Amino acid sequence: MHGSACPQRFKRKSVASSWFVLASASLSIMLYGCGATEPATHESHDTQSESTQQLFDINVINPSFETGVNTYHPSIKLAPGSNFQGWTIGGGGIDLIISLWQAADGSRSVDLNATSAGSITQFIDVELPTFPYTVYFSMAGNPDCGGGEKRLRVEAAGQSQEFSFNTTGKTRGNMGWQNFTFSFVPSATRIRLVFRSLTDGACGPAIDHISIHTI
Ligand SMILES: [Ca+2]
Repeated sequence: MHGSACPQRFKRKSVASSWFVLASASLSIMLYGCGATEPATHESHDTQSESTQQLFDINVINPSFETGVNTYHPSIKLAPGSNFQGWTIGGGGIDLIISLWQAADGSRSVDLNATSAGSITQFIDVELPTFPYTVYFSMAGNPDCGGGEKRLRVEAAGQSQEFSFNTTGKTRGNMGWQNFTFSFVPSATRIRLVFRSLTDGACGPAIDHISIHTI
């Protein structure tokens, strides 16, 4: 099954805090998801709302790939079995993009293919097992091999979903990043999160700006 793109850039900080405001008001959370807008009371941060927000924002280490590797190169290949802050590399390795192309967030992103399909994995602690979680991420594709479909699979807690992105017409300066979501229900307090390329060759799917929330 392919996921669908969010119509607009979502605001990470607003998701959990908006959830709290609506939940505390006993309103429907059906309004939320991609493109959620902030209620007027969003700026009201009292102690209770801050602690509740912490509970529902799940900590992903290095979620935008901005840290962990010091290099002046525009991109660097990371081999299978190696690590960079928070992430372990698998499959055929990846390219960590430092400045080669436009990122979705910050300046760095990941091409999930070095010369063949690779993956990145992180083990993440969750606070509320059996409660539904949603992974938010941005996806594009390496445009250097010409236009074509780039596919990846997101895996968490034994559940998975496939996503695709077409690089036709995209360039390093206009990557066309799209926002996607993937929901899962953990069965334990520690889950394995994997982004795995399903694309052959040296130009794979690109990802950036990952977060996990309880909605
Ligand atoms: Ca980034």
